[in-house]
Amino acid sequence: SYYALTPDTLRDYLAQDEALASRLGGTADTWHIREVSDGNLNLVFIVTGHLGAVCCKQALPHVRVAPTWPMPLERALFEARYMQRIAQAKTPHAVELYAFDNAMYLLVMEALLPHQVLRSQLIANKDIACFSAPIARYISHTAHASSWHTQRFETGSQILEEFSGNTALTRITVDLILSDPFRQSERNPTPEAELLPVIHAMQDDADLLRAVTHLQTRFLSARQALLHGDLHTGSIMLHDGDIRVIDGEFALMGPIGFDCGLYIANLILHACAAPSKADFIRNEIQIFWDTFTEEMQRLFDRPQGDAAQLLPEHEDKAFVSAFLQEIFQDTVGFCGLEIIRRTIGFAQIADYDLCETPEARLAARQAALSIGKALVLQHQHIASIAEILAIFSTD
Ligand code: SR1
Ligand code: MG
Repeated sequence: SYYALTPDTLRDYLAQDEALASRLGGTADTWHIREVSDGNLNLVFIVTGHLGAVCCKQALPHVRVAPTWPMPLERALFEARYMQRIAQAKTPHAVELYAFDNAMYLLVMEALLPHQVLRSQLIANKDIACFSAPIARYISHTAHASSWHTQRFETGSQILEEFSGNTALTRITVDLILSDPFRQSERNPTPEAELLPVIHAMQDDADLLRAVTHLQTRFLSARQALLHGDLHTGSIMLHDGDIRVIDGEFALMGPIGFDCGLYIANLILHACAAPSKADFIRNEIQIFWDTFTEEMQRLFDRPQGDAAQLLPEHEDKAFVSAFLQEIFQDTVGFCGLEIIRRTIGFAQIADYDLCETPEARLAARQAALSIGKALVLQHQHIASIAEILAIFSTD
């Protein structure tokens, strides 16, 4: 009974659902419905009534921005499951799910009004700051709520099972982030001619390919906690200090550093495209990592799951430090991979449109590739966030 919604058919759909209709208030003909689809994959509508508003997100049977690329509708189920799991973590940065229709592959959730996407706000140079501490808390709290170190292994196994079927979107990540930039692929857009030697050199660099292979293995086998799985600046909305994480359809059990790395990467990419904002971005990255470290130390101070519970209390701090070190190395590596794929792969970022001339855009991409490559190559050796900030020097 699936059909792709339009504003008109969505109006009828919502009118037939008593709970949703009463949330909106008034009669269906008074509701204001606008399509706000912005991401690569789905249809999104905002519906506003006299009493309230909802956001309706529906999966399409293909990639929205590439209609010849088929995509299973079942992916919507994993975003619904993610939202339900994250609700248990009681983070103020989640979005409330009101309803999920498994036949229409439709999620109806809290409408974030008048929030705007972080990437758009950065591009518009809005006066925002310190948005990175809440993101660090979001990652640490959701990791804590799903880690093997905080609960009986049966809970972790249950989460693994809930998300192990999210293979279509995991395939996108494996292809677009972890493979395509390092091989010939029809999905890679044609780059500027000047970038071709750099790209070919990367694709022939045995050390780099070894490092990428290590990160692929970490992504697929280090099932540390439930990840958002696509935590870039387009997956975050904010208004007046209220920061929310959206779009958890890529959720899976994986290395915690994957979420951290994607987030930091998109900040670095923004600074590559807007070099005058490099200090501001460095400060956000520092705040992010300091907050993340503090929260992880606080939350994981006494491991209580089946993993690590045998340790004597005086070893707790050493245990958390080793855990954080592992997360940090993954963070560095995945950060590098995200920077590279957003620069030469499918799904590039609007931040590069800030470059006013082709020369500036080329310079921004060259800077990004050089940072991304250094981070991937060195991800097991870089020891501190200060070293990342030093590598990421666009001056
Ligand atoms: C085909 S989907 C391309 C990208 O968009 C999503 O937001 C993810 O980042 C994915 O890699
Ligand atoms: Mg998305």
